[in-house]
Amino acid sequence: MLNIIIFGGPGSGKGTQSDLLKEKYGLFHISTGDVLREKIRKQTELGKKADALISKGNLIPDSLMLEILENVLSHHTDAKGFIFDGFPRTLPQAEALDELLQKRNTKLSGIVGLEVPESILEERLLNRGKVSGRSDDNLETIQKRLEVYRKQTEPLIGYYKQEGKFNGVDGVGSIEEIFNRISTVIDAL
Ligand code: B4P
Repeated sequence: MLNIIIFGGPGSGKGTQSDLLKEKYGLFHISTGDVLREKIRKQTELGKKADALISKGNLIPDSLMLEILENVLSHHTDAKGFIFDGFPRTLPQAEALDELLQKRNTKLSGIVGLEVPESILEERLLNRGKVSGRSDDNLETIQKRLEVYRKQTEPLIGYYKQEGKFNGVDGVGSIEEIFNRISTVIDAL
């Protein structure tokens, strides 16, 4: 079973590359951002709570995020493997993911970390904001998201390096070039 994490800062291209990878490798794509945005669209209780946090650039609490992830996984027991996009974002989420996969008698195959300078991340998200209508794609929230990434998510690189599972990939270039770089990493796993 191939289980991959696509890791990187906000706007690093996780969603963009996951869409291509799920086709190539026949994996089930879990984007926690997409799951949350769907709940916001439906205005569920959880969606309203998530909306308030996301529009300010904050993360959703780990316990809530884990409940959501477990639910998604339990509906896809027949998947050939998973692409985790935007998850984990904190150390407790990373530890919980290890346990969840262990319970399913499987494990992470590898982490692909998209490396993109902050100035480019900011530029991409501001551009997306012109058309996305996303409440978190404005300058103030983007800067907060970058700060949250630096403090809460980036330390996971050390966690996965220690496990020998982290593979950094240059995330600057055309979408196709980056896709080819990622594919080379995955093919070698
Ligand atoms: P996400 O949906 O994960 O959003 P993201 O980090 O902005 O997106 P991504 O990196 O996928 O960028 P994309 O490919 O779209 O999270 C949103 C929010 O949800 C978080 O801030 C948080 O509040 C909450 N959340 C999600 N998961 C959570 C968790 N596990 N725990 C707690 N909270 C959680 O690319 C961005 C833009 O760049 C696009 O416009 C794209 O077209 C462009 N682009 C992509 N590749 C490019 C390239 N090579 N060159 C030029 N432009 C490119």
